Amino acid sequence: MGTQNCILIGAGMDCGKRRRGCVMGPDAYRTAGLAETLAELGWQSEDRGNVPGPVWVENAPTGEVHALAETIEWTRLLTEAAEDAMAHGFPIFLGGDHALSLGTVAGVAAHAKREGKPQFVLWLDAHPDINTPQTTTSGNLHGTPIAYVTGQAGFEGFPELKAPVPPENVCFIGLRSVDAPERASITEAGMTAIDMRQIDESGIAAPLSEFLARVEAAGGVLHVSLDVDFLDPSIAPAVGTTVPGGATFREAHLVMEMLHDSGLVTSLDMVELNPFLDDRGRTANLMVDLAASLFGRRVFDRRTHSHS
Ligand code: 4U7
Ligand code: MN
Ligand code: MN
Ligand code: MN
Repeated sequence: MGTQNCILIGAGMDCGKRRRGCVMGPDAYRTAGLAETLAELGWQSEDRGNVPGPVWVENAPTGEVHALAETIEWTRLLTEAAEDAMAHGFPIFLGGDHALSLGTVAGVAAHAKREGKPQFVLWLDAHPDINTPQTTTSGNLHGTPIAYVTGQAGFEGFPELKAPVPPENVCFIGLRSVDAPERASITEAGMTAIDMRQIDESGIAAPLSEFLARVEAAGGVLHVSLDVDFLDPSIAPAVGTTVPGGATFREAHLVMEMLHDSGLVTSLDMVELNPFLDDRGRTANLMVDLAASLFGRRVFDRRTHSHS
């Protein structure tokens, strides 16, 4: 994390699913004091405001792909915003639902390609979001970004990818809700998928260390996409797609602390926060605290760690 300069980009995308509210996410993070928290940790931030994507779309009938044209437009805008921001600092994309990653990951990967560095993606989520517009049964495109950014077919009409992310460069952590076609494509592509059972058995640190070692060995850069539903709903209720049995408070902070120590992370999505469903701001505050761990908040310094 070289530059110590963060670029906050509001992406209040709300059309990646039917239930409304993620449009308020960027302002909830601002209200929870994200910029002030980063400043305490020695990071300057430049708030670029909110990307002016399409704001409201009438719900499509259940099962039909929802808001395709709007999602394509958001993807175009966010790819550009992400690619530009990478040239100026460490972008934090304030969601907005997870469909925003169609654009943010495409944009950061395009930048990495220009720099000649392999792009890696860490997907912290209950879901792998690897449906395509053909395989989705919900029609909700927030369940599709990994398929798009890894170059799978079925995204006609979307911007052509400048730099598809190799599937083997993606690591999922926290999985506990995977659709059948998603399981098939993860297995077929040989992607690293750490489900909750593996976390129960081995702890969360071991598989994360292994992945970070791989990023480092490749001389890669790492994009982190943090979906609120990675967290257990008991600590993070403000999300439309809660799944029981998620990451605990300490598991989530440990991931962020290890990511900080690795020095490999160059961009971050904070997605799926629906402030309309929150309980006196606790989920927004937790997400900001997790970002603080990623940007260096700690109890004590570590003298020895594996990825310094
Ligand atoms: B999120 C789902 F069917 N797989 O495609 C789908 F279970 O960004 C859920 O991770 C997608 O919250 C969840 O609609 C998308 C469903
Ligand atoms: Mn510029
Ligand atoms: Mn997601
Ligand atoms: Mn999810």
